[in-house]
Amino acid sequence: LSGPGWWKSAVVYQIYPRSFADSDGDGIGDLGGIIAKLDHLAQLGIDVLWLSPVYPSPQDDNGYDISDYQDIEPLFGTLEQFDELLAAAHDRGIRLVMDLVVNHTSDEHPWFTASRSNTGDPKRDWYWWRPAREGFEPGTPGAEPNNWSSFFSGPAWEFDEASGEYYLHLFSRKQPDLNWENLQVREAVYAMMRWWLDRGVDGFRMDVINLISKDTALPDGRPTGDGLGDGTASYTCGPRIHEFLHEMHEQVFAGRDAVLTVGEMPGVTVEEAALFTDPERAEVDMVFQFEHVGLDQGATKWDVLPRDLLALKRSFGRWQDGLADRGWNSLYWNNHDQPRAVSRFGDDGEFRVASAKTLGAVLHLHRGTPYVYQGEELGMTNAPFDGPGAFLDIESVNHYAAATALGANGDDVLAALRVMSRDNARTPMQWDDSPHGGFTTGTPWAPVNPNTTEINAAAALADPDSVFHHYRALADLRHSVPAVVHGDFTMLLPDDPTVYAFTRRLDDVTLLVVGNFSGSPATVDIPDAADWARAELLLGTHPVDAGAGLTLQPWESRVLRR
Ligand code: TEU
Repeated sequence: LSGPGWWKSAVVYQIYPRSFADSDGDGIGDLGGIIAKLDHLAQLGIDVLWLSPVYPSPQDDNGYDISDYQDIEPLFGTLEQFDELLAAAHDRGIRLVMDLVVNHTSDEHPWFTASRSNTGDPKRDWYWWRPAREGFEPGTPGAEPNNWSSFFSGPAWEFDEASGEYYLHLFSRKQPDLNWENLQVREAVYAMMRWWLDRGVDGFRMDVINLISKDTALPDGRPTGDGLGDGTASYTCGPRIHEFLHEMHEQVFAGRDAVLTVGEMPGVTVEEAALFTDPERAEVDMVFQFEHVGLDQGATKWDVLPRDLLALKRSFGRWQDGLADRGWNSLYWNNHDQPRAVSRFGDDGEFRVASAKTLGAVLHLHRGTPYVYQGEELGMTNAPFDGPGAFLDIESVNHYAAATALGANGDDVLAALRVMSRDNARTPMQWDDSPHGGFTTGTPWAPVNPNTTEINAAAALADPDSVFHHYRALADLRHSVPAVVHGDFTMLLPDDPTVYAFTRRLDDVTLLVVGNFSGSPATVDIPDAADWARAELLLGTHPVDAGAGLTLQPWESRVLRR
């Protein structure tokens, strides 16, 4: 793949290094493990590898708290091994994209230790320092500069005894937010990005990049009933966000071809995304939006709602329409922050294989670049967590403590964690049916899902009807059928609560994609169903009886061409 917009024809695979493959037996995935498994990715037919952070980090948020942007965390390996991985990926025609986490650093980053050292330090203004709220004793409850809550429970401000001031952290207290108003911060970030591009990496996935511009007045947010407030209106796609991203584009990417930039943007709207991804504006190539992964969440992500296919189709349809003429969608069901796709959107019981294939086919045939999260290609499922102690992720641990401290019933909180916790995505990759799934020869940092006995890469490779081979066929379709990449998108049957159906048209070719999102047979009730029943089947999940019209078996999907 090459030339402008090469990434429109690409399939991206996300690796969460800690949980992918361990090569030195310490129970933690590492770069050596990734190198050893590159052929798995090559067989899958993916074009780009996105690595979650592998930089030095205290691991408070599993590497999303970075203490050195230009080295490799020893747990994962060395810079030399990184260069080896980069070369090995490139040898296979696979590009490598790094995770850029620059909304915040670790509190152990030298920039922050300098900033914190004293109020007169030249780096003091590299972060958000503020005195206690007027009329409050510094360090006492309620004295925080505003009422914002952190994404990881509790206030978004941490008191610093030495200076009597507070620093802002939208995430954990060990992830202080960088002050992007400060040109020195921006220039240091751009220099670091150029350093990685000069090293040969092929782009960046930009962590919460739409949160870097804050309303500098830092006003209180809407009270959320727990003594804190929702500050998102003051920092989601903030006042200078387009200016900063355009400046980054000019300072880092201009003049370099074949670089992929994808911005992770919690809370971004279609209208905003059309601006961010409009090539004329030179900001980012595409964004991760969060609408479809918010449909089964109420006031908070722990307020779990039933699955609603109509809402899902409305959401995807809106994003397809909104970015049809300019800009570009990224397409995903899951990542290291989301529960497993087949458990959340499919059926991880009786119809696990069929539903995993159908989720893949429906997603990958939309207009946009599809992202496969490690294990999704195997139909890996959410994991069993026997109690609150089984959760390791800071978001889950903090939520259980905060919710039960506020009086929530422990079993209710546990039930929500089992459905929504990020820990579901972070159980080790299942390579074979041995006790630790072939992930490590040591003791895994997190338990391997016991169903590795049936669900694993070795079994998948050997089974031509596996989810793996379906995902491989989807990559082949993207690489061989132009309508998959360039075709327009028309949603069909918007009011059908069971069947997902849409067309893609390019010149005189029309593709029809149909999927039965239920455990019962379903009929695709479109006018020319009989013609489509006899059309060329590009990819299906079941044997097709053309004479039976467009009647789909439970969780059956078809990609048809006329
Ligand atoms: O995630 C940002 C983000 O939006 C998530 O924290 C999301 O709000 C939450 O996980 C949903 O429950 C990015 C990274 O992907 C995540 O792993 C990091 O924890 C976070 O930023 C801070 O770097």
